[in-house]
Parts: sequence; C-alpha cells; structure tokens
Amino acid sequence: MAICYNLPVFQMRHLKVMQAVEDIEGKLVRWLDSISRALTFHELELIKVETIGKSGVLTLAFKELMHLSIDDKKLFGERLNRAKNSIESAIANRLKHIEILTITEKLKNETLDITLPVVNGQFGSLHMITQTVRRIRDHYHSRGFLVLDGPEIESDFFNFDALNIPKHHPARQSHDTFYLDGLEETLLRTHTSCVQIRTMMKMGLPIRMISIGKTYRNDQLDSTHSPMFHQIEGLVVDRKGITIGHLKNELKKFVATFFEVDEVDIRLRPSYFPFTEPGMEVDCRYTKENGRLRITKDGDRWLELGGAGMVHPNVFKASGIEGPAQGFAFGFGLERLIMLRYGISDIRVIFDTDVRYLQHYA
Ligand code: FA5
Repeated sequence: MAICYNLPVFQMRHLKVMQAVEDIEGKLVRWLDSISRALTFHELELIKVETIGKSGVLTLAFKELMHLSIDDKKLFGERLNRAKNSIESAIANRLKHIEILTITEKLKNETLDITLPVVNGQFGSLHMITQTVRRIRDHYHSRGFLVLDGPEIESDFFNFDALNIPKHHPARQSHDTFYLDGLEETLLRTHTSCVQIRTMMKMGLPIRMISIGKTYRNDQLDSTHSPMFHQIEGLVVDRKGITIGHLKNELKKFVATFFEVDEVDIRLRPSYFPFTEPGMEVDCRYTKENGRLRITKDGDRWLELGGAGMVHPNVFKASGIEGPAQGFAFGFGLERLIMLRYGISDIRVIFDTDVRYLQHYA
C-alpha cells in the first residue's frame, strides 16, 4: 500500500508501520524456508542479521512502535512478536541440525581406512610392558594358574592390615603411600599382595593364581624407581603339601621362560616380609659378557629379582581361611624384569614416549 503524504502525521506513522508489518509477514514464509534449508552457520547468520539483527527489518519495525497509539502498539506489536518468535525458534532448531550435520561430516572425514597400505613400511607395535605382561600371563596359564585382577584403589585393610602390617608397623614406612584426599583409609595400592587376600576371601582353597597390575609408591623418579610401576604377584595355597621346594621350582620355571634359557640357578636368601614366614629374597645366577647381562646357571654373580615366602598364618586368619592351610607367594617388579631382559639401564626409558625406543624394543 502506498503512503498518502497529505494525511496527518499519526496516520502516516500508522500506515508506515502497517506497511512494514505486512511486508514482514509477506516475507516470513520465504525467511522460514531459507532457514530450514540453510546448511552452514554463516547462511543462518545472514538471515538473522537481515531480520532480527541489530538493524534487521523486524528490529527497526519494533522501534517504530513507540510513535503509535496504545491500541496500534498492541496490534502491531503482537504481529511483529509472532513473526519474531517463529524466526527465532526456526533458527534455534536449524542451528541444532547444522551442529549435528557438522559433527557427522567431521566424523566421516576422520574415519580411518584400515585397508589403506602402510606408509613408509612403519607398523605400530606393542609396548614392552604389554608384550611382557602377555608373555608372563601365557607362561602361568600354561602352568595352570588363574590370572586375576584387583583394584588399584585399595583400602588400608587389604593393602596393609590383612597382610599382617598393622598401623604403626615399621614396614608401612618402606611403602611410601599415596592416600586419597578426603577418603579415609583409601589409598593407591603399594603392591599387588592385596590380591592375595581378595582371592582367598572370594575363592577359598585350593588357589593357584597370579595377578599383574599397576602399583604406586611416593618414590622419587630415578633410574630404578618410578612412582607408578607394575608388579606380578603369585599365590599357591592348599590344605597341605605346599613347600618351599615347590616355590623354588615355580620360580626356576618362570625365570627360564622369561629369559629364554634352558637352565637357571635360583637362590632364596632370608629376608623379611610381614605377610610371609619365612620370607625370602629371590636371586638368580648370571654373568656379564661384553657389558651385557646373561642369565646362566654357571654365572658368577647373583641378580636380585623380587620377594617371596610361605604365607604367614596371620594372613590366612585375616582372609577367613579356616582349618589347615599351606602355601607360598611371590612378588616381582615388572619394569625391573624388563630392564634385565632388554638390557635397559634406566627405568624412565620404559615410560618415555620416544617412538625410537618403542620401535627398537618392538
Ligand atoms: C613387595 O612389594 C612384596 N609385596 C613382594 C612379595 C610378594 C614378597 C609376596 C613376598 C611375597 P617389595 O617392596 O620389595 O616387595 O617390592 C617388590 C618389587 O617391586 C621390588 O623387588 C622391585 O622390583 C619393585 N619395585 C618396588 N618399588 C619400585 C619402584 N618405585 N619402581 C619400580 N619398581 C619397584
């Protein structure tokens, strides 16, 4: 409708706004259609700027309302608001849709085609820890051991008390423990011996199991210590007939498989672990050839591998084992074994992300 310029001012304003509102309502279908077909955030932004943006046609029309009578304000205000609401909700809906489209497209482009040929002949490889864990698991599986897991976040009870290490026992000092903030008596396990207790409580006798997993101690990182390391725990228990001889035999078999040698010589040296009686340190014979370590039964030196012993009666008691019980347990540090086998002199190499190491030891 054309505006007639000899009308009074208030009527002219009325007509101007009415024309603007009709214009907007006429274009609304086209805008909504463009919004519903927009494929990018940019396209949506352009429509928003044209309509409800700072200088958009609807915003300007709203500004004109203030010059109108109350009735006109109400009438045109309602019509403008209806148009504005439908534009806003259409934009919001389309925005969600475009977000999904964008993510889907991104995922499609990031898909890894595993059928593509390998570039430069560079294959991935298993980390030495994974390789070693698998080898040790295979060895014990073949000897009829169950492979069990335990939680890394433990209670004081399983990590210490049940293993005959009550509060204020000096042995707690040698395990510099990470306690969890705000959780009383909850800690990161300092050794895998807690799995002994959990297994005895759950399974009863007889038991023939190993457990391999992460352990944590507040030790300074240096060439032989890491605050996070892995341990292998072994436990064999029955009502009777399990002796130190069985322990020694099992250790010999493990060392021979692990170091891929036919014969090994093992020495059990008296030591103290509160959860064993007697407790012992496990050494094995080796020799050094051209600076490299070689495990051999004729070696002239002894290498320390870990701890072992016969399970202490207090441990059976804490685990709820009633009646006669006899058994042995052992515990080794996985990284120390890896260092010996691969000839690594610094434990940090194992945790380093240097691809050259990973490729070298693959
Ligand atoms: C123990 O942890 C006993 N639970 C082992 C055991 C099990 C004894 C069953 C008897 C019967 P020990 O604190 O010595 O013992 O630790 C065992 C091995 O973990 C050590 O011989 C060493 O190889 C490894 N180890 C200990 N602390 C660290 C560390 N910070 N970094 C890397 N390896 C470590």
